[in-house]
Amino acid sequence: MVQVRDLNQQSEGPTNGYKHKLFYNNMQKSPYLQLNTNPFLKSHLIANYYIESKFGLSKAAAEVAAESSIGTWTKLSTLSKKTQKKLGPKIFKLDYKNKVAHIAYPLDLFERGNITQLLSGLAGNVFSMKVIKNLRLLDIEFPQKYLNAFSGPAYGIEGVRRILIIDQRPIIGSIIKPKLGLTARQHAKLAYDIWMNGIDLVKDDENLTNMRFNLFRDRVKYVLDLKRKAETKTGQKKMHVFNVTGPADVMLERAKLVKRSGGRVVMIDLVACGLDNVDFLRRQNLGLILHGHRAGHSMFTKNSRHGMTMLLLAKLARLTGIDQLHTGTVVGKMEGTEQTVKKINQSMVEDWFGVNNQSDDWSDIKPVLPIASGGLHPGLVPDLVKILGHNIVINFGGGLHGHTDGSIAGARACRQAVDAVEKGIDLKNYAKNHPELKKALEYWS
Ligand code: CAP
Ligand code: MG
Repeated sequence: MVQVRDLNQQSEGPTNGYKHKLFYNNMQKSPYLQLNTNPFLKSHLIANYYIESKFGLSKAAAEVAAESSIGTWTKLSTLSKKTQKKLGPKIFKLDYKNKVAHIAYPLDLFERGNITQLLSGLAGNVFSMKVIKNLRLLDIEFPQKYLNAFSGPAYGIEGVRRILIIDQRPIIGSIIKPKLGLTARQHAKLAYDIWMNGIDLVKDDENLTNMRFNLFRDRVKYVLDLKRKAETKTGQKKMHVFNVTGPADVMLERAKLVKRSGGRVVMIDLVACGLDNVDFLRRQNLGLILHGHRAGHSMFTKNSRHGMTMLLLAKLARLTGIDQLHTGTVVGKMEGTEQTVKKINQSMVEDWFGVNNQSDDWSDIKPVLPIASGGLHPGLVPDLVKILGHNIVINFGGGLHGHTDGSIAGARACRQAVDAVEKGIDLKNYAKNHPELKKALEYWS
């Protein structure tokens, strides 16, 4: 008989037979358990963790609080009572029903402007501890002094819309497909063709950088030449998003090349590159729009009981300076429920967060433009806009270049779908006089 493994057991404690005991085996012994105390908002960062452990929420939270800050698995002769009092975290609320611990960490535990150090503590060793079965960092609330160390987006929603001169309607984007395989000239020609047929923004895909068959330098030159031509011919502003993902020095060099050549937008794969590299690029103040691609985020956001939320990743991307960010579609090919995506998009424009019934003031940090991307085609536009609203980029890849009559027809069909929705006309009706849309609806019905 085939043995069926219980997947739930996989992350339960030690898998190698070596168990580890709780350090704070009696809740009274943890100096960090300070229930019902004031969350000290101005002087503390507050993290909310979902915790599963066979030892129960309070004991497990004590271990998480210690390991993520100043503690370890045993008593330390080097840790004075004074330091413990000054820098020790405080578990001020335990929500047993939802298995959530609310922990306040003194601001001095964190280096201002160092997002990597923040993650090394709050999203670090704690995820490996044998005494924890599942752990999810749900959200972090930041005091003003911590927020002030970051610049946030240089442009944000308003800036992007101002450059494109598009006030209200969704911005229509397209990812050049195939992801890899076209030459720089083919890529540029395709961008031109779809700009000429209703598309506002064209972008590199996440794994397209400097390829032997499509050199970054060539792509920048050919694309921007044709962008200028498309702008002159259409009288409209167009954007191209160049993917500069790579080592920091290379990324910077490529971003500078885009800037020198007259480009306005660069993309960074922020999970692969790390948020610190986003911050690094932002601090260069190159006057470029930063487009955040989140490829790989599901490694730690997908399991609702473990990892970190996309909401928090999106907030950190906003803090470090991303202007426009992939946040999900609900209706397309990627995971993301309506509730989750809406909450993320809301957090991208929010000025005030009330994570722990306190308010986190983000009013100096510009709002981020959400990008809906992944598995979209013209037929999905009405539902997409109904769910997520008009203040988004709608990105079509396969749903444009997969049109049976080619990319030009695909671009027209995508534009027609957005136009119909903006005019409040049913797609099927609109398709009667718009053959490209009609074909798209038939093909992807
Ligand atoms: C979409 C896409 C985007 C994903 C990213 C892709 O192509 O180019 O990278 O949308 O996902 O490679 O899959 P299609 P998300 O339009 O052909 O699906 O926006 O959810 O981060
Ligand atoms: Mg892609």
